[in-house]
Amino acid sequence: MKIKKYQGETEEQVIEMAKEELGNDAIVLSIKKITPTGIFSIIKKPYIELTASYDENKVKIEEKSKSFFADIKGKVSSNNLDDKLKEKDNTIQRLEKRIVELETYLEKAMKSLSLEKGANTNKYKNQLVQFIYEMLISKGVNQAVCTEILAPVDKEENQNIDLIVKVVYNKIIEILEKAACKDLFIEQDIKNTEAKNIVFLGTTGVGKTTTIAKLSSDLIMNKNKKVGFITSDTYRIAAVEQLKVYAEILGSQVEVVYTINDVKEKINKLKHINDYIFFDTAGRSHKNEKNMEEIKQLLNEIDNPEIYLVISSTNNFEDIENIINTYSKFSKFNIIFTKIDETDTIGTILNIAHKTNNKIAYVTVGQNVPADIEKFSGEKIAKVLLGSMYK
Ligand SMILES: Nc1nc2c(ncn2[C@@H]2O[C@H](COP(=O)(O)OP(=O)(O)OP(=O)(O)O)[C@@H](O)[C@H]2O)c(=O)[nH]1
Ligand SMILES: [Mg+2]
Repeated sequence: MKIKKYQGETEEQVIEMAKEELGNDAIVLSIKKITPTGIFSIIKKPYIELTASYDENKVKIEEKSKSFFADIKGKVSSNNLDDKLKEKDNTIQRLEKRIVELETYLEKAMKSLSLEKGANTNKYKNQLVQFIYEMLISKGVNQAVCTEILAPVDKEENQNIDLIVKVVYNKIIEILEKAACKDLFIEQDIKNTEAKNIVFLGTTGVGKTTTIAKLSSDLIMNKNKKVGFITSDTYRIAAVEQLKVYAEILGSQVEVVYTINDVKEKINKLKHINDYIFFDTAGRSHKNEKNMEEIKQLLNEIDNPEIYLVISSTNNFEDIENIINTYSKFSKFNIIFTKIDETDTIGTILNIAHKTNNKIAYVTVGQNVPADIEKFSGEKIAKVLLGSMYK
């Protein structure tokens, strides 16, 4: 007995093929649908495979019918199908080879493109200027600000290195110092008859309360001033306690306002016995209009406040710009940038200094109370932007 397989498009077709070639005595062992897998599934359709066994002595096919089948073999015979499959296999191999060739070609093209791109993104011919440009960008300075800073050194190729660094440094200092706050109540050693009102605003968790503790500690411990606290942060659990802990350490009084009607009364309690009243407010989203309305109402109750908008320097430029724009709609304020120690993109401060009309008063550089706060210094920020550590 021998085994033979036939492949075709339908069951009828393969049975017919087997019958024609092997005669009626052949035994059909199986008929199954074969579905090609993997890459073959793309070019090969499912087909029917018939497996038959036959006695070769009994297979007697007349010449006539043989020639008839030879005639249609070209279309449906298994041999022909095999040939076609082989042909398709060859096609696949050719295609695969072509794909590999194309991949290699593409890889080369991409490499040369990125080399060209690299050459194109070199904004500056002078390598040092280009290096400074890339450093400023990596530290978050906006393109437009970089371009302005580097404009004076953009001209000639062979400038003296010292001169380039000096010009760039001075340009950065110029932008920063223009934004530096020079005349703060807190800094003036004037005896007032009534306490000066200092209000701290800002989004949630930026460091308002910690900054209040730092600044008031300095006034109380180093400048012999008296500071009272008023907090309107009754939203967050333990917010009042957080301020009370600091107040207790500093020997200060804390008043809590629960409604807007309390504010004047609480101020009156503190204003004659302190040099300053520090107002701690709840962290509020600048996107929430109701929150902003509440802050507006609070500010309306406070006489001649010096307002500080506390902003985390870890926020991105666009967010900070939005926060500043929102608060600018209803009040004037100075800025305190917190968490300088946590940011890799200190350039954001330069961007803000370049853009805003508000003044920057302080930066905070860590969690330690009272140590980690400093007056805003253009010099320090400029040095960091040019590669130094903040110190
Ligand atoms: N690394 C670092 N952390 C800081 C700095 N300033 C404040 N923090 C931390 O930031 C966290 C939040 O500080 P808070 O002072 O409670 O912030 P807040 O703005 O009063 O928060 P809410 O009242 O909840 O809106 C605390 O863990 C502080 O220690 C800073 O300069 N650097
Ligand atoms: Mg707070």
